[in-house]
Amino acid sequence: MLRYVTTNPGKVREAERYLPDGSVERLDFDYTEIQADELGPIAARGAREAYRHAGEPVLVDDAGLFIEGLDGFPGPYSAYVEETLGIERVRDIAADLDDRRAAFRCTLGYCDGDDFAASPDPVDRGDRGAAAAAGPGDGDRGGDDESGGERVREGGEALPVKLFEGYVPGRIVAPRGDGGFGYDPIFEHDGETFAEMDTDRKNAVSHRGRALEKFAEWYADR
Ligand code: ITT
Ligand code: NA
Repeated sequence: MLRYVTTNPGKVREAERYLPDGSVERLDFDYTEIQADELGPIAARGAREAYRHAGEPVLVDDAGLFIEGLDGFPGPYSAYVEETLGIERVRDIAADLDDRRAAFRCTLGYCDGDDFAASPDPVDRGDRGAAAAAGPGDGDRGGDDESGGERVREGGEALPVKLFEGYVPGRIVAPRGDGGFGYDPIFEHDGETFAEMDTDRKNAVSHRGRALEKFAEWYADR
């Protein structure tokens, strides 16, 4: 059984569409989120901690909203900023900016104790597609950027994590819609906010959908 590790039920609703029925169950575990300016290291550390805690395969999901005119803020601090300022005030701050473009990013971290580097088709090559380098607003199309599983030694123990990344460009607008969760009402993509889309429509374009698509493909033939 694969455990989707999150305190956020909204994430699991979206993830379920990508994984075979009955193959995944939510694990409500609040892993330590280290301070970092990228999501990758946060997801990797989280996946290791969650795997040690659960003792079975885990997938952690670290996401954030990166506002161009604020140099990527709140980014990895998105959960803290949502709790403290709230999305209306984030929107107010963005309303004063010349550049209201933004992107959602999602990094999934998978850990099952296996060494992916030993597989016949080495997946820990560590390359990142052009989409990974492109910032928010680079093109209208959402991207998917899969980075290789990284192998970091902690205390002499290697616990490999495979990372899958996705992003979607958009812009910050006044809140509209009541679907989704988090920043969805103030994030517009292609004329609609994420809160105005149903789950399937959001999944088809979203950061999480792009990352899950990559994960599901890899997971099915690993
Ligand atoms: P877990 O860490 O337990 O999975 P979380 O909600 O704290 O749950 P993050 O640490 O990834 O999730 O924080 C990301 C923040 O961005 C948080 O405020 C979320 O509500 C928000 N967020 C993440 N994905 C989102 C999405 O698809 N749409 C809108 N907001 C999103
Ligand atoms: Na969190």
